[in-house]
Amino acid sequence: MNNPLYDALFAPLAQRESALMILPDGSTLSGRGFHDMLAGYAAALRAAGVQPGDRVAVQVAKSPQALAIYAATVSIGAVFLPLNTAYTPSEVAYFIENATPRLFLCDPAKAAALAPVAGAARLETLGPKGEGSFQPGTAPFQPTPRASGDLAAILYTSGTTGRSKGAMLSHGNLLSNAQVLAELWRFTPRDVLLHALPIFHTHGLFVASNVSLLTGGQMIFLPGFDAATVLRMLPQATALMGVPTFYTRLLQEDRFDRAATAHMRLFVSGSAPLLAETHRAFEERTGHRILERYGMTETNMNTSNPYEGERRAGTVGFPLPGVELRIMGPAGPLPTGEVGGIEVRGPNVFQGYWQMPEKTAEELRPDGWFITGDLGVVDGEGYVSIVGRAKDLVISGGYNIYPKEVELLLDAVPGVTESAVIGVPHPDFGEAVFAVIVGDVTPEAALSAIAGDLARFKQPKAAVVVADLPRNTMGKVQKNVLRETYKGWFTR
Ligand code: MLC
Ligand code: AMP
Repeated sequence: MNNPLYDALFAPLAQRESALMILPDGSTLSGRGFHDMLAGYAAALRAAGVQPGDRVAVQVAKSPQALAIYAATVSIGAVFLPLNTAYTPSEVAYFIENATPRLFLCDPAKAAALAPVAGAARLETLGPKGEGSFQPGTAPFQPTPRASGDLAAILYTSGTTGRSKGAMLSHGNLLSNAQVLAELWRFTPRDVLLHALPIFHTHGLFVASNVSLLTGGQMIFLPGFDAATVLRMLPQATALMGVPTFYTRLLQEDRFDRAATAHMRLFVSGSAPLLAETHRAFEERTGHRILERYGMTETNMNTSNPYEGERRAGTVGFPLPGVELRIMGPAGPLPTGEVGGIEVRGPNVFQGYWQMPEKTAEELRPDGWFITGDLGVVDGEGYVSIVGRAKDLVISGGYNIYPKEVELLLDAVPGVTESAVIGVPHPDFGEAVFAVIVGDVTPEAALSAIAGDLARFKQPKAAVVVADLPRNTMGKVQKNVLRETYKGWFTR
């Protein structure tokens, strides 16, 4: 094989005159048009000095051009490093410093704020319509040969204790997962995927885009999720992939009913737990059973409910073909029905954390088993359920927030003695970030003090000031007590 991802996902587009993307204004982009973009950006990346193995960091609005930069980067053997557009310059600074990209592409409107953190990276801009300093080149295109184990992307996951870790994903990791999902979920060239997820995380970039590209279908490529636009475009779609918030928001629209979804083939949910009650409400309203699957940045997808057969609410289905899954207890693998740590092994499992061998060794066993940090159980029929998290993590609207990162910032605010950040139920985001603060400060003042340093989605949606935090006999803060105390904050 020449370049695994290029050959499987992008090469066929060079000959394709039919639409690859349908855009919100109704215009389309053909397969060939997208391949031309890929070739042009590949030339521009090479002209900017990007060599095989170099990282290309990208923090830009979702657009066909942004996806073409991903395609061009992996096609020339470089490593794609997408960043959430919500990250502030102080958050971006860490990623640039850690990954030392050759090139950093950012939104033209943010270039001035980001220039001081670009370090040795060459800073170029790309706007939502392809405008900016980074323009396609004209040199003839040839993909750069890559082996299956060569890196294609680094995606950062937040760190429980210190800073974020860059999960290194190879061509083989990404391609094997796309192939398994495409087959399991029966994707064909006739599919039109409604793509409303961001393309800086696994779900939108790899699960949604790669599966659609691999199978030769079309994508309705929306800049983000907006219920009205999704409803407007839905008649053209056959499949939708989303986080649970997509589904709870759609259920709030009266027009979203059986008639509006009669033509749909598949609704997939993941990245956060889908409440069994949402699953049931969705079926009642539309007649469709949402297919829930489970994955993570380090592994892409691990399990999925069946396409045919029972899609069981509250479970994440079975391990994917080729993926092994076990439940670990303190003394070894546990039998059916017992709760323990979920571990997975297979061609989907990442290559380790970028330049963090100790962190890699903590989570990736020498025999290939990856310790996910999720707690689960497998029932007698083989269905996997996620029952909790060993890692202290909040998942809000499908985005992960590590409390430690927020606590460190809060603790540095003048007047704050200490803080505990937790996730509490939220009707829209599933969980919302909530801060319990000790100190001589108001909640408003503490929150506004950290606002400039933290992406909006990580900022606590509410905070309280208390006299002290509940602790166990070891002196450890009892977050379970706090979660119980404040669980009704957003839902009452
Ligand atoms: C936006 N906000 C959020 C938020 N998204 N706050 C908490 N959690 C979120 N997820 C903030 C906004 O900045 C805004 O702040 C306020 O909340 C309301 O915003 P909104 O306009 O209602 O949000 P919207 O832009 O509509 O975004 C919501 C969303 C989006 C759910 C559509 O968050 C989203 O697309 N999420 C998908 C995340 C995803 O792709 N996850 C996959 C990770 S991969 P204010 O105060 O300024 O108004 C992975 C592996 C796997 O996990 O298994 O897939
Ligand atoms: P990330 O680190 O952003 O890739 O998030 C991965 C985490 O999201 C997993 O470790 C799980 O905790 C969670 N997750 C993903 N899919 C599901 C799901 N279907 N149900 C519950 N949790 C999920």
